[in-house]
Amino acid sequence: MAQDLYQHPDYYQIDELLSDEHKLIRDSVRAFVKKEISPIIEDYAQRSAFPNQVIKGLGELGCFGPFIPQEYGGAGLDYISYGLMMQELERGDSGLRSTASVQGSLVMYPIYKYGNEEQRKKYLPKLASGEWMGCFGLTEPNHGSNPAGMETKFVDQGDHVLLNGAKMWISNAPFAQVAVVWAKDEAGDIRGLIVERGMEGFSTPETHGKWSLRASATGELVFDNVKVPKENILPNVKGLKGPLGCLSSARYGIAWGALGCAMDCYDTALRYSKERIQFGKPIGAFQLTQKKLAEMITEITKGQLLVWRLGTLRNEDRATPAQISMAKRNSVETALNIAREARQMLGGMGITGEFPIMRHIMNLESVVTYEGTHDIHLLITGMDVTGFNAFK
Ligand code: TGC
Ligand code: FAD
Repeated sequence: MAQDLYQHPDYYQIDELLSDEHKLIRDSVRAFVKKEISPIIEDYAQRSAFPNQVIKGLGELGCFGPFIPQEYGGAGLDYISYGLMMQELERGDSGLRSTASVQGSLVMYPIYKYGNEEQRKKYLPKLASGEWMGCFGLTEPNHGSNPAGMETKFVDQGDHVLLNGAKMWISNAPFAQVAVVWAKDEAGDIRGLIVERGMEGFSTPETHGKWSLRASATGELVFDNVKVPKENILPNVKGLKGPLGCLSSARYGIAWGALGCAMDCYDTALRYSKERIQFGKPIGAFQLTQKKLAEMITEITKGQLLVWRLGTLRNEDRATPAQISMAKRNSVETALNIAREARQMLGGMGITGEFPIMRHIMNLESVVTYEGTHDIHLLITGMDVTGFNAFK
């Protein structure tokens, strides 16, 4: 990729809504992305490889579970800080944000929220530092949008349970040491289990051939009579609200993250439009180009205000799952539209790895699907405003 010249768009002085600590955190992650991610990410994406070497730095910056209290190794930060971190990481690459949001929201969050003290102490500090990486198994071959129908199940065997089933499309699965897995007990209740690499009968085959999120590792989780000790069951939650609560945290992060992609594409297209000369003048001087850029910055600004407000509500524990769905859906749609327009503005150069736009577009095709598809989030909003449930 060409040199990272990113300049953050802030058309409405939204920086004034942030504390000095927020800005410091944001600027540290931004500097890390410029120094450690931008120079290598295109190569890793082209080779479809995960850059393992960035894990330590992400842990040191507090990007893994920043909202987890310090006594468990987290950074003890608020949700605006978490959002800003995800924004900056996804500005670099959605796959990196994925890795961080799975680790923080989908692995550390359930252990903190639904686990007991022993589980918190055993797992959280190692996950916060990146010494251990985790993954989250909810989706199955026959149950994606409708996880309530999951078939993975376990039976009681005295001091342990026997787990059988399979999960697919699992981010970080190929290298994760621990998996938070959602499965049904004999009564048909959904429970969370912590499954560790090395348990007999547990395997994590990698998913190959993705055109999207190529710098993020994806795989399956296969459970063939896996003996899971009973102390690995998360004691404090039962039912689908367990995994859906984790998704609320992760979707919140994506709402900020996808805007990072949008900002990177806008910034790239703006710079290019000032430099690229056609018909004797910069393409930015043409009205059609200006229309595109004006609409991009308008949508980015609306999105920034929306996620900032959502963050303040989440800090007060008042953000509803439906509000989070709206923000996730809006940010990803904004990012996809901007990325597609920006790519066209770069002409032929837009399809190359010299610029980040094509990689962002391809990544966003996963982001618009995972953590609830675009239409599922629309139906959640529809249900919230009408009171009618279109899923049942
Ligand atoms: P429903 O009956 O509506 O709800 C069951 C229970 O859950 C509660 N609930 C929530 N709680 C917390 N947060 C949320 N977002 C919640 N949504 C619902 C609800 O109140 C109820 O509680 P209770 O006490 O009454 O039991 O459930 P449903 O079966 O009708 O499903 C509703 C639907 C379709 C919205 C839900 O299944 C859904 O969101 N489906 C989408 C599935 C999904 O998002 N999968 C994501 C997999 S993980 C992933 O993609 C990670 S990508 C990671 C990366 O790389 O970044
Ligand atoms: P389906 O549910 O089969 O949906 C297919 C289509 O039908 C979609 O367009 C959907 O919107 C539509 N549809 C479904 N139901 C309805 C309805 N009621 N009304 C209208 N339309 C509907 N999962 C995990 O558990 N952990 C992970 O770490 C993880 N990481 C992922 C990483 C990647 C790269 C990808 C691509 C996926 C990942 N997922 C993960 C899975 C992801 O959450 C699912 O792909 C997603 O929830 C959709 O499920 P599905 O693919 O089975 O699609």
